[in-house]
Amino acid sequence: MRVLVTGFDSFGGESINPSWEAVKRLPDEILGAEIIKKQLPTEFIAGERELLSALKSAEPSIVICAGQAAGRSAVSIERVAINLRDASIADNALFTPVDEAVSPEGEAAYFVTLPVKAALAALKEAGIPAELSLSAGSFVCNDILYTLLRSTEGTGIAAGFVHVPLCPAQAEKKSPPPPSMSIEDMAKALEIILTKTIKTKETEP
Ligand code: PCA
Repeated sequence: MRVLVTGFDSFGGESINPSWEAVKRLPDEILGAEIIKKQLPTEFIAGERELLSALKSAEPSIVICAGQAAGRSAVSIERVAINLRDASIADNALFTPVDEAVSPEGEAAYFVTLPVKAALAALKEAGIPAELSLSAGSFVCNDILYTLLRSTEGTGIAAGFVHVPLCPAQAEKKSPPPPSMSIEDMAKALEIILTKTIKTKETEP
């Protein structure tokens, strides 16, 4: 079994993106499944293109994308992506789409196909602050999740998105400091979500 896990590069004036820092720390194998790690650019157009090309070359059974969400205090397992691009800052290609569709032919929304409740329960059991989220926003993360769910719809691939808080090094530079979480805990959270998803996939008929 192959698993694709992505994180983003830094954006919005930050010098790191904790989502990629956490993805980088994941083991290369979990329960015998190969973990393929890929950094995506925080760009609507290139991010989508690189995701689709990684899906094609990795042919994964599971895909989890991760991104930074400043202000959130817990690991957020997203449940839905919406067909909307509405950026309040420019992406890394200086593109700022407002009130545009991700895909004019696509559905209004797609649901994540991960076992979100089981993953949440596993995170809570491990003592990691975690929550389910009904909005991945309307910037690049939602766009990538929408593209992922649209392109994997009906394939049996389990696909979803996890937002992580800022890490302490980012939070301490802001006043007042927003909530933060260590990159080690974020990596542990991703590993727990992946483990739960791999186990669920293995028991599927
Ligand atoms: N977070 C942004 C895009 C890249 C990232 O890490 C978002 O939440 O849309």
